[in-house]
Amino acid sequence: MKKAKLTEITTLYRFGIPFETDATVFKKNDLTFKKCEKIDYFSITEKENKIILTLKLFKDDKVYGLGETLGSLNKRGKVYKLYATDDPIHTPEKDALYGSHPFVIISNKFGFFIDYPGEMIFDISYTKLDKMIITINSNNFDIYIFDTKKDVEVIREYLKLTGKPYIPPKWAFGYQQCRWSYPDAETIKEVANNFRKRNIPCDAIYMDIDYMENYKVFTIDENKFPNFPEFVSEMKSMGFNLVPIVDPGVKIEKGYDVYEEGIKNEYFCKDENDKNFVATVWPGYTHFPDFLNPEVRKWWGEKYKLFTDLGITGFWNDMNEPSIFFVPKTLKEYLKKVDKLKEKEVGLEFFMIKDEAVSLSNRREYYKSFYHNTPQGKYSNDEIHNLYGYYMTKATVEGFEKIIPNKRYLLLSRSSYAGHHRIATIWMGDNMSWWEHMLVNIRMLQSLNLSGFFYTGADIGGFGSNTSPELVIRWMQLGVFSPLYRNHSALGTRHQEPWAFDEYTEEILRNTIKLRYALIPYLYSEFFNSVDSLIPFISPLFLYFNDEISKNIEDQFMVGNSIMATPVIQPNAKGRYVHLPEHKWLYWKVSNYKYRNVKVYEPGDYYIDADLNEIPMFIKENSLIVLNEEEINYINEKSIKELTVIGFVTDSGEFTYFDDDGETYNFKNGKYVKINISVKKIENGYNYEIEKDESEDFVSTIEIIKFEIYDEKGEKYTEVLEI
Ligand code: MIG
Repeated sequence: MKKAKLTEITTLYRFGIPFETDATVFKKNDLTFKKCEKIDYFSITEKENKIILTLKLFKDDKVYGLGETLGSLNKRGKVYKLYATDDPIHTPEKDALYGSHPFVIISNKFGFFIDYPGEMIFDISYTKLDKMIITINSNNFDIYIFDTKKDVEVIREYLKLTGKPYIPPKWAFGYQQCRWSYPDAETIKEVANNFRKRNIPCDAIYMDIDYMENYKVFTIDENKFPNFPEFVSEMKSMGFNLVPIVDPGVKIEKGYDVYEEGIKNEYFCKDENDKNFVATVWPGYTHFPDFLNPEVRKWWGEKYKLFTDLGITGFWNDMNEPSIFFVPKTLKEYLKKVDKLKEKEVGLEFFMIKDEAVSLSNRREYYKSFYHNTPQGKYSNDEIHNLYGYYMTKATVEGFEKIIPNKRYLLLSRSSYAGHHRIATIWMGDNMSWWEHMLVNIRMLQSLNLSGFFYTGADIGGFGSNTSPELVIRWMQLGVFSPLYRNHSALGTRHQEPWAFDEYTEEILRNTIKLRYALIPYLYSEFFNSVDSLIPFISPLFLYFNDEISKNIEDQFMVGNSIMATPVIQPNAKGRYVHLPEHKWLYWKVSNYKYRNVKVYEPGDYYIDADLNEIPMFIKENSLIVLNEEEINYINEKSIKELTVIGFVTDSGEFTYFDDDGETYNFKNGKYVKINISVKKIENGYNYEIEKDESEDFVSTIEIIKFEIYDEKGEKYTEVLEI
């Protein structure tokens, strides 16, 4: 093996000749490598073409990272398999999900990133309490060691290496409604009308697979969506963005243009016999585009024009692990077995065969049996399995660069690899309407943020199984602090739109969503600040506070620099326990953002009240948040004239408000406004300062800033300044 020193803190160790993934932003060819025998921290063993890296863990070591994985935030005590898998049942024993983010922080010691796109297994204090055992299914890979004890520095270094987090359009910070499916234009219109009629803000409605003609990608079913362009513009005029789903499998059907083009140009993945590989997904028999081939990406990316020409800028790329229901041969074999059962009376045989049907999906052997034609040569899917979702998304983004240059887009993908956060994002896949999955949501939100996915979220209310009014309420309250605020549910399950329950639930959900909209100036500004400073937007407490308890808190998190979210995630609860680290906190129990139900807390541990209609949140001592108190139906409905600054200031607090056009990259050329707001405690009150930094090309619409500052006793001071 060889090593190259990248920076003061980063060393790259290279084993064999790795497949060059797209994870990092620099050219590795320019590096000078030196031979080496050992790597820092790990011991190395080789077994049957696999490399095993072992790290000793001490009793108090905390291990964070691995992005989209189940288990706790501190990853000790479980085995994680990084091998993209479409598994819709996220129970605790599961080891693999959709993404692969092999970035790990050994808190207060060092961090590392293994750039390897095939199967990797992380056994972290599972087999042995004091060991992390990493099995890499190859002897060709890169490992980067970040040698700094500061966790924040480890993250920053990882993000410098893999790139700045992607920034969606501003409307993507609004509330979004999804369902598998709203099957036709009429249903979507009805949903849209309900939001406006009921005075519930909303920015986006999703289109799941039923909009397509027989699930054929890049088609629209004319019967369900007659005059699609007119429908899209009607939605737009009401302030709704439509977000269609895109699946990779191309239906095998003579005369279908996407299929014909793919066949003609050899754009599909091949099987062992160099024939187009056949897998079954929604449309029936399909071929998979070979996104590892740049020419295929070019072809695919421009197909989104069907939608972008109509002004659509939001998409979700699904099923791109890629998910495989079965391949024709295995189904045939299975059906033969079923047929045999007809011959005699069966008991046990039935039991075995019913489970076998499920096991027809996503078999490892399928991934070993098809191939990619990459610029680096031919690889089986299995060898570079974790890259398919990323490259499908790269195809989309490369298309956007041509067809909607300088337009920001909302792009969710289900599968992803390290570095994906730079070009788009992911949602967390198929969770369930279970209370337990709210905790999973919170942990993953933090863990994904550590890996650069600052804008992400889970299916709010739960995707599979039936939800309840209370669960939706508590989950929607958590969602106020989730960058992606999308309610989604599966076919056949109970509806979970805000009005799907009863009037009281609807009223609570209306106020909940309105709080989100009031917080948009804060969230949007802090999102940009996070991307600039490379500090997670949603952050575990351990990045901010050093006390021992904070390091183990998994169900509270920082949202930007000033807010700590402490969602209620238990049924029938009238509150929850919270840990308030280091300094004083201002508790705001929000039932309606117009009322400030606030109270000062000393640092410590408490049980705080939060009834079903109350959202608990804390403002950090000596910090400020900004609100837009004017009611809006959607983000770009009106420009903001008045900002409200709420602060908890015992000495001084500052905030940088940021705004831009919300839909282009012009902010990179200085077209934005920043308002630096600072509040300082003086004798008998406060000193307020505002400093505006705006470009001629983007002028702020804010005319008035209202201050509402609380002191250490919770006493309120107000001031209004014109700007
Ligand atoms: O196998 O398109 O994760 O969000 O609603 C199901 C239907 C396929 C899985 C996605 C989910 C979506 C669903 N899809």
